[in-house]
Amino acid sequence: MPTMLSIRPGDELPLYIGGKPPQASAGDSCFRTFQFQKWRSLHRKQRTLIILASLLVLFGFGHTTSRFFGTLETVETREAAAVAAVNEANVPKAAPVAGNNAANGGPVDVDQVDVPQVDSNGPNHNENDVNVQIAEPKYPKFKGPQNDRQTAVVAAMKHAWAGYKKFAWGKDQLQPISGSSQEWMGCGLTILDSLDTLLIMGMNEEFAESREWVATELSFDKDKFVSLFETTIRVLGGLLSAYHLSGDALFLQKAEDIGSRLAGALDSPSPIPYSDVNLRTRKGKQPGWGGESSLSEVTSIQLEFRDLSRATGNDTYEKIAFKVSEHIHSIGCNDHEGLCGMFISPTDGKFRPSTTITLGARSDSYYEYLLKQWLQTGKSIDWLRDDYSQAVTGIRHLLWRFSEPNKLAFPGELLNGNTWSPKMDHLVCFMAGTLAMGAKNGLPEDHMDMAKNLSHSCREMYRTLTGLAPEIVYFNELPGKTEDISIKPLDAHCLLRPEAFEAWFYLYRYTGDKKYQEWGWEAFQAIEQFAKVPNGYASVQSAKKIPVVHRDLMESFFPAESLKYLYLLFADEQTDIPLDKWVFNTEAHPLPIRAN
Ligand code: DMJ
Repeated sequence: MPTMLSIRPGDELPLYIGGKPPQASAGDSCFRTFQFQKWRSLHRKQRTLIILASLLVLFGFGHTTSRFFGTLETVETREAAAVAAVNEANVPKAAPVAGNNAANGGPVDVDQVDVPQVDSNGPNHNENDVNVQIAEPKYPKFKGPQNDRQTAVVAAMKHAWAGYKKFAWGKDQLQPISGSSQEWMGCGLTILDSLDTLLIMGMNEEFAESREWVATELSFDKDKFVSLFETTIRVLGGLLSAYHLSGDALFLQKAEDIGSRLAGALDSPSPIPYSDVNLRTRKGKQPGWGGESSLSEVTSIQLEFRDLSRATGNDTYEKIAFKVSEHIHSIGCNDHEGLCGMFISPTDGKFRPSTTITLGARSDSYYEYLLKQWLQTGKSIDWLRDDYSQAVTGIRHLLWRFSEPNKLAFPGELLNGNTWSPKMDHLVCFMAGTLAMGAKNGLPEDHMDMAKNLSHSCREMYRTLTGLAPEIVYFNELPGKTEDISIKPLDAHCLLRPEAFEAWFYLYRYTGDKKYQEWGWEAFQAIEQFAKVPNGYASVQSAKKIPVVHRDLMESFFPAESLKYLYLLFADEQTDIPLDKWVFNTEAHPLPIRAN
């Protein structure tokens, strides 16, 4: 049954201990008259004594009562408290304002960072047991670029930023060829998506300007339908990371504002959310073409909604988002050994029969969030790990093949659930990083072999005339041909996506094999050579053709995610964002791991 769901920032679950809230009754006024007569009959000294005692009791219990009713405070009041707490912790060397990293007594090693741990019992705890703790993030101090390659990535970020600032400031994405901007969600997407990248790269001035824009210009009160998934991973995820890395409660306040609006998409007739939601009315709907929601979209909001709950103390966000995962777990994807179809209905919560089984578009991050939710919750919800593990077994049985002549490993697709296709999206490269992460966290060691092999295949996708990778490739399985990979003309575009860099980052961090840094460096040089334009970086029409033709768009994930993973990959010391303390969302925004 649909639930009437309307969450506003600061909303909390009702707090009534012992059942119903106190209510006025018809007999109240008689009772009060009787009490007044009794009071009048007391001696004056007796009355003075009672008044004094009452005053003492009031002051004595003041502290207790304010703690008790603290659960009803809003993020605004929590913000004040968090700011005070941060001020107290950092004075005189830090203040909760933007750009503090460089200004406040120099860098601090990231391993000194205390990830805010908010004690919570997870999604199953008693509804009245509202978490009242205020997260007190510490300030990690990022050192800025430490070698020539990192310096080159920061220069790229500055170039991208300069173009965005000049032509698109406050708009969603830069159109670097025409020198204009593109609107999508209407909320300064590139700024919000890039906040944590600016911090990690030590770009404190740019972060300070962005923080000022968030404080003075950002408004989510727009009569506009947006994608639940895209807005969650990029905007909510970006704001939450900015909050955790900076300690600035402004970002948590904005995160709760957008989170409470996005939550409207989950008010559907089934546990599956609508794909779109109106930011002002908070009403969800399916897009114009109707149809079902995508698997990856509905199952890749949980890291962010859980983190929002843990940071604000309002567990509603976590609960409503986790219901989606629980629902899919309960109906299962047993026809394909844990691999699910790509469309599911928000009306009846059922999968559309016979859709394509893939690790690419519309399905990808379902698998990623199974593993990452298990890690985020301190490895405490075992069915998440088990569903992930079952899916990897399914991948190996049903999708995993080797190309000819060079035996490149790749997961293909099952069209309509049964017809084999050796097609692989660039998006699928994320899976190499996820497989490596699983292996490092107790899943079978052969997952690491799969990760290494797939990351190598992704590297082979970059062996084009430009050194950039296309959007989609087909692997050859026939003996006698010379090329393992072919690219169809309509699949040859390159949006400067992050997934291969993401995979190489994880593999370098886990194995220390420098070849992953070399692969990243070569790809970065190709970006510099063929995607850099006077006003920023532009997607490329075909990775196979020189001279390149540019598309007039710099996707927000290029500065936010692609450059972030390259920067982290090139670090000499792999200490920034330790992977036992942080989990990256699917847009590369780090969120703290909780002890559930
Ligand atoms: C990003 O928005 C995210 O990485 C998402 O998971 C997939 N698509 C883009 C990047 O390719």
